[in-house]
Amino acid sequence: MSPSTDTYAQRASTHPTPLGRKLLTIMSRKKTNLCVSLDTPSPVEILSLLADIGPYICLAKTHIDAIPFTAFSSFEDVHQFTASLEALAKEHDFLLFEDRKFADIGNTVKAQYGSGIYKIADWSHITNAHSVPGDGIIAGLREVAEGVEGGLENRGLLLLAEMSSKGTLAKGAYRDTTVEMARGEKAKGWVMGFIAQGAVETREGEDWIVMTPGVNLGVKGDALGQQYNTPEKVVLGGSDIIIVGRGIVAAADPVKEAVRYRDAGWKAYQKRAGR
Ligand code: 6AU
Repeated sequence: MSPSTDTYAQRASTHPTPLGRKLLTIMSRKKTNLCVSLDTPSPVEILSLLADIGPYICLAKTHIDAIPFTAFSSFEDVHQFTASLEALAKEHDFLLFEDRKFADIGNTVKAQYGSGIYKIADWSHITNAHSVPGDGIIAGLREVAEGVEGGLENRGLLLLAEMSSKGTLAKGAYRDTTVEMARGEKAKGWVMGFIAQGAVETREGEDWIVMTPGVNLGVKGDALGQQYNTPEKVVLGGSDIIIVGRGIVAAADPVKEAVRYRDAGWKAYQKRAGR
């Protein structure tokens, strides 16, 4: 599985999903392949971080269900928060990715994605799902995405093909079967790529956007099984977007670190594309 040497700009004009084209266009225009993972409990801090880091990222990833309920005094506050995320995304030209990791039958994920307290489908451009239930999960989520404003022009799905954590089952044959699942009819124009550690099998006419978590320039892992690689290693291995959480949000100077990861990710991409 060899990494693509095409530029983001080339891929932006040919990518098989509308949201993939949008994302690759942003990456090429802003010269960044950095996704920041906003894993911090305070919504105020998330918004203020994004206001500062926005110019350096193509994507902002959230775990909205990890924000303590005490941070919101009403459902209206939740909606205010997601509206602020959308406003910042517009202002600084990046997309939103709610890292929900759906993992149930199609009928259940449909309700989880479209309703519930967070109404993820209303505001997040991208979300992700495990392949473990089979392809009904792709079809169920698609039904919801087709029903929101702009439909699949504005929504995209990633499947988790590989995970970064120690002992994961998501690797090897599991990864390959997940890629096969993304070739199904219900995935067309909807599944834009994968969460994976490097290049995945890509056939004629396919173009998967690979996003890679487990990226850190300072440490090799954490106490709970996370494993880190450098931006250079993952991008040269076929990753299109580096996902960085604590490396940026837990740093003393998050803006400085965002610039450092942006530069490292972009340099590695230029090397891969031979530019
Ligand atoms: O850089 P970190 O370790 O602070 O944060 C990594 C982020 C976390 C994880 O929930 C997420 O990336 N993640 C994922 C995703 C994005 O789906 C998959 C995975 O295999 N490993 C991983 O860390 O928000």
